[in-house]
Amino acid sequence: MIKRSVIVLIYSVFSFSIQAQDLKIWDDRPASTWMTEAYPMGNGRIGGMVFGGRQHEHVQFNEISLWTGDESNTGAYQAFGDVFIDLPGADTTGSYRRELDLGRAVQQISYEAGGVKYHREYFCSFPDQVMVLHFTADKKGAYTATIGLKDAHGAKTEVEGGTLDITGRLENGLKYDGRILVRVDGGRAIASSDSTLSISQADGFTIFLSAGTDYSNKRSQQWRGQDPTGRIRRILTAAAGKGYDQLLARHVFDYQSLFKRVSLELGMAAPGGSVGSNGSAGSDGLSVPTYKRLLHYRAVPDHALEALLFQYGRYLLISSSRKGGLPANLQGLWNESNTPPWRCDYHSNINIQMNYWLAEPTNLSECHFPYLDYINSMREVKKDNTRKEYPGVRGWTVRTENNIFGGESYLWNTPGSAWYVQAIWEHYAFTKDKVWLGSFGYPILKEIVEFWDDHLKRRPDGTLVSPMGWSPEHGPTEDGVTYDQEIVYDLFTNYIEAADVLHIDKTYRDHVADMREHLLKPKIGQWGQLQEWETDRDDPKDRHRHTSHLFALHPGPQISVTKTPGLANAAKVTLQARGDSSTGWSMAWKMNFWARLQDGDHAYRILKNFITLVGGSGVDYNEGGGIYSNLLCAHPPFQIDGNFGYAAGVAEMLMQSQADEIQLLPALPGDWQDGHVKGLKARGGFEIADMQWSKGKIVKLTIRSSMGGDCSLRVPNALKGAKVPKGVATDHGLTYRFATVAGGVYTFTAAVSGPLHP
Ligand code: FUC
Repeated sequence: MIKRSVIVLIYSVFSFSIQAQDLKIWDDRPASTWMTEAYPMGNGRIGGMVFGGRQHEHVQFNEISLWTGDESNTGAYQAFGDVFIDLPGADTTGSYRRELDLGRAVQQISYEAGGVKYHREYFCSFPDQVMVLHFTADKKGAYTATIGLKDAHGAKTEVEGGTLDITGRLENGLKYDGRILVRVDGGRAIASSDSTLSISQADGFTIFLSAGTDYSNKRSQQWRGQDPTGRIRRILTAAAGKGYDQLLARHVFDYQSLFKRVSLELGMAAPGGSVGSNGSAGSDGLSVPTYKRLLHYRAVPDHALEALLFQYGRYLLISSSRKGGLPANLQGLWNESNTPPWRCDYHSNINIQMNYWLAEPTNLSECHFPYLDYINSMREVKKDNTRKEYPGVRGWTVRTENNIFGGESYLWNTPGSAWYVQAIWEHYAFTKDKVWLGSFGYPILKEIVEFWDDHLKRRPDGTLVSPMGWSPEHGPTEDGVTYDQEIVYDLFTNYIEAADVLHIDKTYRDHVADMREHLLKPKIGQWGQLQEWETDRDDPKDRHRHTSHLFALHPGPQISVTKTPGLANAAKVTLQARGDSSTGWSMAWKMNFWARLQDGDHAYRILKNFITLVGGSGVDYNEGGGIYSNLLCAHPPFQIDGNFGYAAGVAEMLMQSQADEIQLLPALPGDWQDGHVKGLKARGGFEIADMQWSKGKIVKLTIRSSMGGDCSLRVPNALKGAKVPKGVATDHGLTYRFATVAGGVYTFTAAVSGPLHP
């Protein structure tokens, strides 16, 4: 006993220091390629990819509303521009390090040249709406530099005092303006004839960048709002007036108010191993660049890297999805091309949904709003489009490819809108914000229900089927496709609960309950699989990346190990046949599926496949998923849904709450027998404020209840805690049920007196 607690103590001191340091992604070389090596930063509106060259710095940047297209053409998300900084003379032989610190959302580049230590700090501030690039050195007069700004659509760069400006209009009339303002320490920026700014023998300098468009998410204003020019000028003047230190402090404070809510340490001791047996997760791991850790990962377990990748998902969401902005697209908001893969759009048949799976459970509820607001802003145009395709229906749905003006292309994805509004229900389920549900969420849920009320086909025996659906992205177009049926089931369920919670529309609610009763339900086929189609024709050799008919297992709650074990087993047979390797997002989804099947070792096997360093370019629809050395997910090519889906998957392995109870450590792999997580959120307004486990058993647990109400827990081992009744043993762990009050905090420790009688 004593020995164990000493080990736990050493271990927690040790692991705390890992946690404190290991929030950094770093490299000992500048980036040479945008997609695989540059590091991203962003504030939900402006984003930058940093190369970090010594002699030639390059920051490619974006603004999330710079889109071609309109209501009838899908167009594509566009690149905005580039900042180039030439620093002639900096030799390239001295020491060099560039890093992205997830703990502060700051990038740093340090190098030595000619006996001078140079240092850069970059960040993208949400509170001040500005990107800041700050250059210092330990010797006065060390900087001679030329700064350029290039427009991705060919507009001429205008020079005005210490500023450079690019402005223009896209073919759809959207106006854009990007501007940098330079402040020099110990010198002045001089305009050159080639539209650049020159700095000579300065002590240091700071570049402030802001960019915007006249996009508005309001159809009633033809999707246009305020002219960007005045706004970005005001932003830059205000930012420069605040000065670097204040901007940095405000940025870090704002970022950490979200990021620091969750901390995670994983599996420090391997099963049967001792402290430090995790190889490169210890100090070794931190002394080698991230790409080398990736290369070593196959041979040396690196649980700290697995946790780092989880936190990276959270970093990327905070950086690409902030209140008041547009949702994260296929690449978050980072895009260097005017013809990006799949338009860098909002894909409705898995991708945009996956981007937001982590938002609520990883305690970033505020970052969910861009998606929720996007759904709302699309309603009217989607209603018009939908009525053209499906005359006479109420409500609306979507095609597969979608832009920011309601324009859409590729095939109709009939259950797409029902899948969108699952996010509305989830936001309510996690926050219990009834006022928001009533005023914002419910009317949208209801109109999508009305679409299906009008669109479903009733067979002579009363069964309701979705007519002529398609299981993304393969197989026939026919009635009763499982993907459609399950999503409609989920929609009806959420609607019924919403009407109950709000005590409204009783008659319609009962009608929807009756429709749900008559929906064609998931079926088990001849080889024990969950059928993708009503006809039992699934091919056991089918390895398709989409496993859409498992929606009911994840992200839907209709199938679960505890409530529908037969269907859960069929889902398992299907997943086994589909195999593990696939595209990036598909692997991330499979992690979530296996977590829901409570098979932690299988989820972990896929997690390990996900952490495969891949390079190169091109599109692969079947295999080749993994991550690049900047840890961005490779579909390939880069697609951010995998990063977000990975983070959601890790959360699902540690905690689930979709089956009317909070399940703790439901899918813990053998390799994560020890760990510590703080701040995950569960449905019902509960926070897993602190959970520590050792040898696969919970040793310490604190749950915070924000809204009160009963809390049901399912845990792997007996716990004891004040005012908590005895646990009930079941096939899947022990269950506890206790009443909570709003603001209440409930703590538990492992019960020592036997497994069943705490
Ligand atoms: C879906 C997927 C593809 C890709 C694209 C953006 O169509 O089938 O794999 O992720 O979206």
